[in-house]
Amino acid sequence: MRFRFLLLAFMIVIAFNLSGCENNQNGSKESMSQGIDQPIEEMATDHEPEDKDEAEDINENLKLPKEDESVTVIYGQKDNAWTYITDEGTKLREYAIDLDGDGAEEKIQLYTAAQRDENGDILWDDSQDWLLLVEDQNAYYPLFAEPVQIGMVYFNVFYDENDLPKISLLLSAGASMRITNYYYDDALNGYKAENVYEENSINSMYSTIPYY
Ligand SMILES: [Ca+2]
Repeated sequence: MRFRFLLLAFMIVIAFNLSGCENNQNGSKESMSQGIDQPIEEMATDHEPEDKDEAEDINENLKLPKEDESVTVIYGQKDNAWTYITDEGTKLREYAIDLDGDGAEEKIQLYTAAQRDENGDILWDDSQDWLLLVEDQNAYYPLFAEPVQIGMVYFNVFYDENDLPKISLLLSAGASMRITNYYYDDALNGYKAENVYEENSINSMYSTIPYY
């Protein structure tokens, strides 16, 4: 009797172990358990970039005041401090339009410091100062006054969708390109410069924009 009981217990133990082995060898269950584990791990790792994105979003929000600071204001000056360009350089273009809405036209003038030779050809150097100047009756607004390396400056004038006059400056240079819009701002009593496009590259390989 005791022997039969021991034999029965032994068989139950063997059967239990075999059943356990089957479960362990059951790939589907194993993979299922791993499959459940993996998404949790992936979710955990996926959540880190989300946190980073959220952090970047916050940083971008923090950068907003800086972006506002990049909108610079050009105030009027009583004296023409750029006579070395306006007197000695070359005026390339001029256009008159009422930019500030006071009924009188301002003169938008584009100068390069490069001079002309006796034949009228401009003696371009690798780099020269450029000046986009708005001349009001009693004030000078230097919208753009910078040296440009192997490049040219152009401007267009538009009325925008709100019928406000806008000057768009295009700088096309050997390693950069820039578009800046200028609006007159009554409250600021100056021209707001909004940089809408900037390309900083190593080398400009080709451009169809003609030189002056
Ligand atoms: Ca005016």
